[in-house]
Amino acid sequence: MEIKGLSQIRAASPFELPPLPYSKAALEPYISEKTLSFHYEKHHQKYVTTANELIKGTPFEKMGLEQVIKETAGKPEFEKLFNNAAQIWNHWFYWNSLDPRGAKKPQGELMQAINNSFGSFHNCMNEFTDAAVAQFGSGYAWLVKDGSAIKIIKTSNAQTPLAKNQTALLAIDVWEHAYYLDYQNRRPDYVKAFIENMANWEFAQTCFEGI
Ligand code: MN3
Repeated sequence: MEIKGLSQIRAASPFELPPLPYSKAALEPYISEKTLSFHYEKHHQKYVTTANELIKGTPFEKMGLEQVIKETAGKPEFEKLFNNAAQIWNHWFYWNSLDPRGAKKPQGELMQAINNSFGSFHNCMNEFTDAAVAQFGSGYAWLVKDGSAIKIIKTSNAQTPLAKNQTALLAIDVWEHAYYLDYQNRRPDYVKAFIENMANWEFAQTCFEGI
């Protein structure tokens, strides 16, 4: 499948806000147009604007986004740039992890790899739910490929599997800005809607094969 925004994510700086893969009302009733508008136009845009300000006149200006993230990860002196650059990438990845046509199921080799690592798709989704609900404060839960294994990880704030040499397959943003207008404090309901109604397994399959 074609991945929306990949060319913006792979382009040299200045960074651009990658396009949403669907309209801002496309995920209703699970994510409202209001939530998606704020999340994309305000939050995601702000990370792009701030990252571009921070790289101006630095050696990072010559690098693509993914390289900037890898070069700044774990370095306290570049923490602000890392946070903003990683959030550009994380949000692009999250938008693509959502499918307005509704969640289906993984197929073929990805399903086989999930079964090998978790015993069943059901176990995998239970572990994903636990990670997303348990992440304390802001962050994400991810399905990743790590070597030949499929794993569930949770990350704080802007942390990203991209900086850990893991291949991201699916992400849920559990910062409150992602769900508070629609679910208030009911994060488990948002996570349930993600798994049952929105998870984009076609995108996960494409990432599994390599992009
Ligand atoms: Mn967010």
